[in-house]
Amino acid sequence: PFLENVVKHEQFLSGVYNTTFIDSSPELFIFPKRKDRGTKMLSYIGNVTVNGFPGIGKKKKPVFETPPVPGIARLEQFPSGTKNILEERGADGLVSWIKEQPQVLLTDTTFRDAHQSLLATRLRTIDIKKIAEPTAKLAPELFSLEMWGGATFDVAYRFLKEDPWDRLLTVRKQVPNVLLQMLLRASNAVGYKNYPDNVIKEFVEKSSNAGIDVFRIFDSLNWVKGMTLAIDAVRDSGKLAEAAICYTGDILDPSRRKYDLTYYKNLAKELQESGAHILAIKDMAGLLKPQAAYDLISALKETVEIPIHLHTHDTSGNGTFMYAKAAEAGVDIVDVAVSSMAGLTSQPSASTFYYALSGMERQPKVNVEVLEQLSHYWEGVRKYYQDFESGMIAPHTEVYQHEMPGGQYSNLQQQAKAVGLGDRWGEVKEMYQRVNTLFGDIVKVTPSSKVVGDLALFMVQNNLSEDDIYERGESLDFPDSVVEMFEGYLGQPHGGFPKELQRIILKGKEPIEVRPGELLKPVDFDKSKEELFQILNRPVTSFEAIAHALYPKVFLDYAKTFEQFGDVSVLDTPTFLYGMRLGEEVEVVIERGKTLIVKLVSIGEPHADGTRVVYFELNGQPREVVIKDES
Ligand code: 3PY
Ligand code: ZN
Repeated sequence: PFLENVVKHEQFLSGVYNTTFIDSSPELFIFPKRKDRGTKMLSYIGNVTVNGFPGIGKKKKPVFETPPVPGIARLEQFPSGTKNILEERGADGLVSWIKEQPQVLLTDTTFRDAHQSLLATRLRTIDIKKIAEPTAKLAPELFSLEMWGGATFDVAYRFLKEDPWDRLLTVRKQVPNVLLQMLLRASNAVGYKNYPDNVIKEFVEKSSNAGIDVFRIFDSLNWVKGMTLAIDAVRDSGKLAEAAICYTGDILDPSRRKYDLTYYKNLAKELQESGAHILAIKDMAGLLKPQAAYDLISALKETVEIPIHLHTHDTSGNGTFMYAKAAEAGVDIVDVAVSSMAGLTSQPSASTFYYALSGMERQPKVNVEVLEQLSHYWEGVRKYYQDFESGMIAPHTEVYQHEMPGGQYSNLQQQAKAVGLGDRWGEVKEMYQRVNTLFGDIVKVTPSSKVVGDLALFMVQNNLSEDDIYERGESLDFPDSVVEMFEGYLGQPHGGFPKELQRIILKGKEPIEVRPGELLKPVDFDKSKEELFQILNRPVTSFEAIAHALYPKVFLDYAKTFEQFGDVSVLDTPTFLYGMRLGEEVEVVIERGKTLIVKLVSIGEPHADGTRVVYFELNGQPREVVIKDES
């Protein structure tokens, strides 16, 4: 049907077409209705009901209350916000505006880091979609909504079987007035390794076109050389380049001099000179203590002119106090989350911070009642994802020892479970700290933190100590990520790699010291679109070609699942994660104005070949699907 659409399209008939013709003509993708959408959906539901969801397993679907969405008058206009300022005054105008604000500005991370850090990144677009417009209309004073990037990109394809670009386009439509922010891992884009330069440029350009306004760019080893290409690409797109320094160590500890105040001041200057509009301090593990924040922000305020945006995780429980000290020292913007999605490994709570600054000049200007309403919604949504909670229920000051990023905690725990180390989590955490020491105390943030986590899992699984690594390292098959980092493919750490360890891990291979992007062959996107056309039997968009360049296997698996089950992003989250109860009826809006009513009638006994027939009613008509019982 696509080719039929193409040859009938007036632009095609007039001879004006090229590859952008496909991207810019969404009507080409409107096909005559496929008859089997209903069956595909039933296959998905039947499969989850019989076999369970990865990471949850087979579990009876709990009964959930519908999360309350705060009321907004549908036709009411969007109040003007920071996005309007960017549009009217450009990036530099927005920077001047930030500097004029007496109060601390807030970025709300609920749509991204909060769930990455609490719920293993599993939050689905459907649950964001319901609250995006109310958030934009009720909380237009927010500086930005962090809603994309980090781990959300690959998790969307990998586990949620949905398209992250759709999430961005959807939220952009519903939030026309507030800046949308993403986390970009510099040369690692939204992946775990360095990509060719043209992939980074293409990714930034397309993300910017799709709606991102503020790109927080960091390098996992604080290697500025690895960041400048991304900073330039963002500047070229007319959007805001927020360059981040990842905070590690403890500037208050005289015995840890590797990352001292001078280290941070020098980095800040370098990033300002590299073209950053905003400087971010990315305290990804929540190691920045209150007095350290005061000292650091005061020193940086004297060092650079650009605004400072502070990010932390509240793992230790000191987040709000730390922000208050940073506010005293003049920080411009801080990252917070709606309270029911805040605290612990997530960001400090927006409303807690608001109240903490009562009576102070720099108290944020937000409607705290609105924050409470939004929090009620998220309280309900969070319950859907209870099986992905880390189990941390109280402040965890151990983080000052293991230094694990908040965004990694629940994810590494899932990884540990997946390799059978679920009950040795305590050992994994301790080993994480030991691996950091083994590596010479490095910055730990994605992907360097994943390398530390991978080796920690490897060592616990194989009962290895540091001595074993040095003594038997030549015969050990180290995880690929460890080898690649020591080869220099994530860039260079401050102070270099420990030489002897590097020699053992590389087993004779020569490490590189140049920027990895200089050595990587550019991706030929036209060619890869051709190849994808052959594999998928349909044309792909530029968005999909980028996804494939970043994650070839993950993307193709997603495309295969899409072929098999259709668009499962339209299912409500309880049904998506748990399937259905016998006798239950759910409504699925598959497109505007088209709703399927699905009832699960019964599940047949297993046949000799391991299949079961699952009996449904679809819009009142009996339907059955055959499901392979994996148990
Ligand atoms: C990410 O890169 O996903 C992070 O959140 C790092 O803190
Ligand atoms: Zn974070």
